[in-house]
Amino acid sequence: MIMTEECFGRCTTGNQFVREWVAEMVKLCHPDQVHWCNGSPGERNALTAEAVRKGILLKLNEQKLPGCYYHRSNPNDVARVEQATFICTKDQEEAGPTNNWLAPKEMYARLRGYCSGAMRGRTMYVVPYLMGPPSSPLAKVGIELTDSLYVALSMGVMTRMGQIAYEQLGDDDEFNRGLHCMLDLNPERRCIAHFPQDNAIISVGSNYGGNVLLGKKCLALRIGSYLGRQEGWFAEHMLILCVEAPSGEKTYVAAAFPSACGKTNFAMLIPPTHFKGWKVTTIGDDIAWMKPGTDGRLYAINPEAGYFGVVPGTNSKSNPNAMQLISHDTIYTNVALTSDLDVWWEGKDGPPPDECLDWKGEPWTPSSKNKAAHPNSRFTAPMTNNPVLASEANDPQGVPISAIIFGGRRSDTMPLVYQAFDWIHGVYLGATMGSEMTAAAVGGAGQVRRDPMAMLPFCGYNMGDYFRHWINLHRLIKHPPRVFHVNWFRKDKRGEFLWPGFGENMRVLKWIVDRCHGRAEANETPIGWVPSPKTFDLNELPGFTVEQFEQLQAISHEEWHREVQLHDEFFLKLHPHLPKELIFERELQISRL
Ligand code: GTP
Ligand code: SPV
Ligand code: MN
Repeated sequence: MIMTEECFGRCTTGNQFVREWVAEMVKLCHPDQVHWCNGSPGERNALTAEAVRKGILLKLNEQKLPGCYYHRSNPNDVARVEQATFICTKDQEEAGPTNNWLAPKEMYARLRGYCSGAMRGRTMYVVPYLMGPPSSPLAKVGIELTDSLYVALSMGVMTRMGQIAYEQLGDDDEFNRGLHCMLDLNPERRCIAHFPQDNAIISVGSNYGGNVLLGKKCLALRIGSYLGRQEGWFAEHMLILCVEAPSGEKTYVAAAFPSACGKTNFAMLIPPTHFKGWKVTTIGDDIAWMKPGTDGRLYAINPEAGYFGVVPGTNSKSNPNAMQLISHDTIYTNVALTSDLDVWWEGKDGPPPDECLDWKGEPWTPSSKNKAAHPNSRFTAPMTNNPVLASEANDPQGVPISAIIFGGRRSDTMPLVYQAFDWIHGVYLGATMGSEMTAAAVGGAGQVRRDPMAMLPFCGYNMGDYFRHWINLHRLIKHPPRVFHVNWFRKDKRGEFLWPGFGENMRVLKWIVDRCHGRAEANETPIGWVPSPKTFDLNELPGFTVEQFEQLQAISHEEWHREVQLHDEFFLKLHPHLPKELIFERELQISRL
């Protein structure tokens, strides 16, 4: 296959299924030009230069931020839109009560109408991409057709993009067909539609992150979870990290926290200084694909190759590794811009600039009422920028998971950490997870909602069947991971966080790792196993007392009675497909309270 820089833009695959489908979509969308991406560095440079010329990207200060670019999205288009996200299975019941649904025929008709001629005067980029390390049995190929240069460039960071995907695909017909048309960014016509039975996605009317980078939430989670149930694996909204002990022992942990609830931060944490010799490295920060291995352990890969992470709150104290990660070769979206072409956001190190342009491009000063950076402003950076990237991130076999952690953003009720009694209790903890909504999705920020396994917006089929899948796969996992629940966000009466979080979360992680290896004691409580203040490391945490730890770990009967009531409300909604085992778990929980 030719892959010279001169030929970029032209078709570089002989796969007939790809060529026929692209031809069909070109006929539908009528682009003026078709650019077939090959993923070469020369192509990236040329497309970046074109984006700068067209004003889609702005080159940032080369001295301060080498290789970095700035992008502003339309102010009406700054987060995922769950109301406009659809799972189009044949029957509505298959999509279940937690998903928006429309019959595939109807949705195809509507969207083909929207897309018809929608790329007139525009370029269609053909973006072939691989989700997962090359040659991994878990990897999947997708092709996204998009009329957004920003999307084409972002996909080049977030996925293994280009020729490598065609190589994995060979002559096969098995690839995800993704079509993205920006249209006029009218929220009325915004729609992210999934057709799991066809392994297809059509996204229109947006140009923002999870709505349009189709490999991420759409393929890796919604379509992925659907395929995972058929093929016997899990597609999860989880980070994957490696904890290395001073002895060299490595433990792999996966954790599901809802959007903007701490995955990226946890995946890159730097242990406090007195955890000498302990090290955390990152395999993934958002998505895990996990499959039982022949040795009876659960193996995980990160399907992505980059991070699309929350910017606000990132600083050299909360996440020094992330500060390094985004110090070069990064695209910033919806942060504030200073006059010397530097970027700023709420929570960055140092004082705010005296004046700058806010995320909308309007003049901003520290006395302005609005935030300078959008709360859901994001960075797009290749994982190779991460100073603590684990070498295992490229391992086609993945890593064996010892612990699964569930965690929500809860100002009350939920202790810092507890452990499930067994797998099915662990599934119950995940299934009943609650969390305050964040700016990652449009609407409802701050309200507590049930977000089972952090997958409410991402499960591509009936949530009850998804729980059944979690219960069923246990049979194939002879050495199941231990299951834990954490909450970094419990608050005191004055509304202050009780726990310092970030790097200090190592203390929780260490207890979890020790539990997995049978090294740490635990006390039994009505909700699960908890660390005793004796076994939990509170050393060198100045001003943090055992009383404060007890406050963090307190189990209030009043709060827990309210909590199980909320579980019941959620379960009622899922009732026809809810596994009986979970109803029993809830009864057991009530009887222990
Ligand atoms: P998505 O990319 O949306 O899936 O989010 P994520 O789960 O990767 O969230 P991320 O790590 O980017 O964190 C989001 C927000 O939570 C940021 O504003 C962080 O500063 C904040 N955060 C992360 N970890 C902690 C913590 O331990 N304590 C507190 N108080 N805040 C945290
Ligand atoms: C999330 O919302 O969970 C994200 C960001 O990871 S986005 O890709 O926009 O969905
Ligand atoms: Mn996410």
